[in-house]
Amino acid sequence: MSKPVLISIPVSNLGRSVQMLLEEKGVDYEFETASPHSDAVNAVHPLGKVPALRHGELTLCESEAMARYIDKVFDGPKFFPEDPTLCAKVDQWVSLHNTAFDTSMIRQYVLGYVLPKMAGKEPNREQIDASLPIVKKHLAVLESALEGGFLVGDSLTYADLANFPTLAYLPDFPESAEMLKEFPNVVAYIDAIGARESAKKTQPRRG
Ligand SMILES: N[C@@H](CCC(=O)N[C@@H](CS)C(=O)NCC(=O)O)C(=O)O
Repeated sequence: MSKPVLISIPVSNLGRSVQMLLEEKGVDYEFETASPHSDAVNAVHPLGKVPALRHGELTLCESEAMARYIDKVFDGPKFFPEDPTLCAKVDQWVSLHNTAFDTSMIRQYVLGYVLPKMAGKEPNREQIDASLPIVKKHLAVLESALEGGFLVGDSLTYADLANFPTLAYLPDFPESAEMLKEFPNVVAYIDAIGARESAKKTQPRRG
């Protein structure tokens, strides 16, 4: 079977989750850089978003679908546990990330800085300010869940790989960097997962 090809951009938090999984499992893969709504992405993803995945005849969109497929098809440690209780908890944290934390932390807060900057404009203060209480509430949820160092059980799962790339952006922006001082478990988590080889290899360039 051919190598899987992950189509994304290095700054995509959702693409980084899937790429970290490939790294953690030791899969031989290719990374194809293609922006959202480019021809290469539109050919695979019906909404033109990244990440997208090609593996032989299979094309996939949605980061969690890719992660589940990769975890099943390739050898290496499992990141969706066999145990139904633990696996349900992984699903819970992936869903909380994809439906709430990603929205508040990335789409509303971080992109409130990044998208205007790319267009040579000032940060979108209204959007940033509106996101801050929600980001804080979401960090408080994670803070109490991270007493044990991982979101589920006592080892790395896809729950961590889904959430880490989003949290890793927060020290780089002023209000969230300040906010993190109240959330030591989250800071320790960002540092610990950030020290893994899979995080170092997928670290997007800053600036
Ligand atoms: N639910 C999708 C979300 C993908 C997504 O929103 N990707 C962002 C980049 S991180 C994107 O392509 N944004 C461009 C757009 O929404 O037009 C997934 O989990 O893969």
